[in-house]
Amino acid sequence: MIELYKLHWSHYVEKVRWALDYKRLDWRGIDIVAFTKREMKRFDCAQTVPLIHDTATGVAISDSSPIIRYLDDTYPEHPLLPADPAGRTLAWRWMVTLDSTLGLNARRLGYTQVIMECPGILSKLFMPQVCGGLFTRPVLRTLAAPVLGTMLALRFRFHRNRQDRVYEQLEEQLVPIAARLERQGFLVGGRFTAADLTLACLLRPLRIVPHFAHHPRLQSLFAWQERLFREHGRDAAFPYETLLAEHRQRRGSVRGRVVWLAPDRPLPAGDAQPLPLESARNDIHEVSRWQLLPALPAYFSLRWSGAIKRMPYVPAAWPAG
Ligand SMILES: N[C@@H](CCC(=O)N[C@@H](CS)C(=O)NCC(=O)O)C(=O)O
Repeated sequence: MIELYKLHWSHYVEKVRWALDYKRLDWRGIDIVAFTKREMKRFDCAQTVPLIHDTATGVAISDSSPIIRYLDDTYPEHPLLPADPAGRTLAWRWMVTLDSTLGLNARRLGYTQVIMECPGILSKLFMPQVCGGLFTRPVLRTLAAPVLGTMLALRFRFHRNRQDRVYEQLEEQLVPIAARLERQGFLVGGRFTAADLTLACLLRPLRIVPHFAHHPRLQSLFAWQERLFREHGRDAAFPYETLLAEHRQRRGSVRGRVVWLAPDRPLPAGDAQPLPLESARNDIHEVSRWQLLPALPAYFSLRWSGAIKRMPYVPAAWPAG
């Protein structure tokens, strides 16, 4: 039995959930409390989710790509990594590249989108068990939002999205990947591997970011993702996607137009290549409670910034490509 420590909406957690299902392993999920993570303190590995504890071998390991490699090595049936060394190295490089770039940038923009449009969603994600769900009720949800939003903004640097060129970096990375998948169907070789699984999962937060969800050069990529979700029986929508879609439906508009991106900017044309990385990087910054008050203006400027303009809500519709 594999125990999977998780935050259920995390795209890195979904990578491992999908891998466990694909490999038909017995597993059970354990939801952690994000603020304390006390459920996983007994394990001597990085305190991020996903973290697995294999009760058969006693191994505890965090970081989604090493977890998948461990599962493939320990339980070789239904392999997710190619058997040949060159394919294996390439798949690994794609996995850790996507973990270190797409996964982090998509998380930044996904949370930013929630904060800009409907920050009340944050307490539904982070605080459903705190005080019996008190902070998910209407008034307290509104009061909790700036605190949670500021904490997350400091932790993941949402207030620096523009300076750090997060939209541009993602576009430069994803347009060539979309073109490659249109030609080849898979990132590595001629079959589905953990590299494709990683890409499909880590793209997930961008489904709520209109700049990407409606990007003319990325429609084939979301259609590819949708096809994999259907073929592998993955959830069509995560709770934050559904909650935000309901909010948008009511409001009739979204924060979508990134004003500093010129419509005629050149888009990359080269082929997509992974970086020569051996392990994944992360971008979590420690935050102390003393930083929260001085950082509130950063939260409110994110929330009311004119740099991402409102536009009419049109639900994205990707045919399974
Ligand atoms: N590279 C890691 C990233 C994992 C990660 O950053 N997980 C986040 C959830 S999406 C986490 O554990 N956050 C805990 C925290 O911020 O303290 C992986 O692939 O598993």
